[in-house]
Amino acid sequence: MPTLLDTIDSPDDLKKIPRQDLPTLAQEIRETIIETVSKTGGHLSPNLGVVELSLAIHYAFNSPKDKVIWDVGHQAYTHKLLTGRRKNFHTLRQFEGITGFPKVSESPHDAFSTGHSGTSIPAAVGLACGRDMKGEDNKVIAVIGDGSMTSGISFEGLNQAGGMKKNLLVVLNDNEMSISPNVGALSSYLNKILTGQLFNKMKDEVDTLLESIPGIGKQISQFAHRVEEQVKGIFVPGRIFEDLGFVYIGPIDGHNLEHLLDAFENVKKMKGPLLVHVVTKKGKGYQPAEDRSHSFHGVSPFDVDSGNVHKKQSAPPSYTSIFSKTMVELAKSDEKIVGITAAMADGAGLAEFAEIFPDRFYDVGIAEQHAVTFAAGLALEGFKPVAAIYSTFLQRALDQVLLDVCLMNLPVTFAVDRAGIVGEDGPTHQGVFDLSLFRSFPHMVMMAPKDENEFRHMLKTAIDHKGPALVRYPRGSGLGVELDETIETLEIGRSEVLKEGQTAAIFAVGNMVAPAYQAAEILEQEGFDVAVINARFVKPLDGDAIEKFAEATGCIITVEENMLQGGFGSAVMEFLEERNIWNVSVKRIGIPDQFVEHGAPGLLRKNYGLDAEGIAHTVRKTLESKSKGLKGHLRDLKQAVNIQLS
Ligand SMILES: Cc1ncc(C[n+]2csc(CCOP(=O)(O)OP(=O)(O)O)c2C)c(N)n1
Repeated sequence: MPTLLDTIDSPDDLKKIPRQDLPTLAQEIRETIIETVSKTGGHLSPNLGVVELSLAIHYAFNSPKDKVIWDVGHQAYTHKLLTGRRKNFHTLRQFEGITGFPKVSESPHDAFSTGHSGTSIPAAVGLACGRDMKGEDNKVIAVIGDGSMTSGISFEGLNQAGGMKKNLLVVLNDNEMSISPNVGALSSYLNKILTGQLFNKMKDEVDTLLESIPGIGKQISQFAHRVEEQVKGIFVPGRIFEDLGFVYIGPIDGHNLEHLLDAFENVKKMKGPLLVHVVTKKGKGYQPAEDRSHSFHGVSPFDVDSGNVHKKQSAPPSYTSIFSKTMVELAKSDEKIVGITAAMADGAGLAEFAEIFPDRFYDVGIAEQHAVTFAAGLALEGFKPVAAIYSTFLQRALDQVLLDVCLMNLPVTFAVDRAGIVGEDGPTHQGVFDLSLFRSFPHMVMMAPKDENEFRHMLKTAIDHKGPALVRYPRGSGLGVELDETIETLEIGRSEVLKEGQTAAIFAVGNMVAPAYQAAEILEQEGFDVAVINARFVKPLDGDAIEKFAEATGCIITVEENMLQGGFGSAVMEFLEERNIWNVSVKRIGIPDQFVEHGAPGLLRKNYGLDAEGIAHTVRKTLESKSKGLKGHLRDLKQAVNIQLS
């Protein structure tokens, strides 16, 4: 027998389902999401928390005419199931399957492509202003979590919308969690609304005020107590939003469909900036995810019955875990080291540091720009801040890195995790821009380790460096190499020759060193004698090594898991031009001028020629075209000589 979900290919189909059957549909959706994510991996607990909320939004509003923007977009699975992607839902996050985030090119119901926190309100304000300029009358709805609400641009959006009195709806999905428990003053404020403390506090304050009025104050206060319910109406719980120009409605139980639908039906008739505060539970309806919502925030394939993640066959430790361990080791002997995260203590490997050194750890919320300038302040006070931020999220803080850190040449370390191809989360999360973005910043030192052992030395090198330094390292496991007992500083700007060779020289960066080495081995079988150099530093470059191998081989190949434009290969070409070294062929391997879509990292690397076979192939082709070029030159020379002689 078909389920209710089987009958839904659009929000219009959803509206045919009687209101009383919606809880059954919610249950079916939960089961589908759990079943699918257990196979594909994905964002489970954020999605289970918003099943009823998504149903109510699509029941009450009219997508795609009404525009719904999902902040971050990691909670849009129900939305996808209701908007024509049910049949392909099993391909979630797989290469060429449906994406894990809203994407305008995937569906007209995805009003905005998201992936990073805090964009929903600014985008909604833009859509609302555009609508008004065109004289249209659709609704614009931004759905944002309490974690993402802490990001600066959310407030920039509220500020504009409230000031302009724009017609738009913000749905604040409050589960008191970011990935880890939410932090900061806004979070405490929301928590006080939920526990009623805010009402009590405001009531006490007003009581004191009234009682202080000479003569009649006491009587007014007693009267107010008798009509407490009315008084409650005066003490608006979402005062902070009201003061910013929004009408606040809530808090509403986000799992009670009747309440949600009533609220949205009412809100539809209202004008101006509105904020509906909805309270949900992350992981709702699946006990392991309710109990450990942070572990199920983004989860690998798992067993549905036990909730246990499928173990990979004994993989070496991840770069993140090596970072975590090394930070603790280094911080034990250097009390100036401070750890900073922007709401990613677990993901970025600072949870253990936070436990051992609570006084030297700061979680600033989803606020990368603030994190960087905050680090600059700490550095000016003589500390050695280490900001552990994923490559993709550090993009947010370009100006802060440039002007608040590099300009003052401050000793801030950027531990740039998830650099390179990240995989299934797709273009919003691939960390393939950092080398290009930060390479042009004066004073910045940039490095990438070939393995986890070198990573430890690089982290110390960065922390001990007297100016800004960035270490970028990939998602996932290291190579399983032995770790040196003592952690040393490396000579800045010095590369490492791993294999000598006469035919060509491959300069590889970070995680591309291992496949470059394998490529050289493949080529050796075919009679090519190829050198392999671990670049170690992208800035400053090891100019001596580049010059030496350019002269010795006449053929340099660069490999990086980064955009080709402005990356390491570009740096090498600039260097050759600066030194007037012309007699060398250069081929760059990296990501061409396009966004890297979602898919398994191994597959994506293969597609971009960033595996051993791909690198070997490019080296062969480069040598072939070089020798064709040389033959051409020889032929031209011969002809010129013949002409001279005749
Ligand atoms: C700029 C940016 N920094 C960090 C992240 C990583 N991140 C993804 S979801 C998330 C927590 C979001 O919390 P909230 O908005 O409350 O949504 P919930 O997961 O609780 O539903 C974080 C920090 C991000 N997506 N964007």
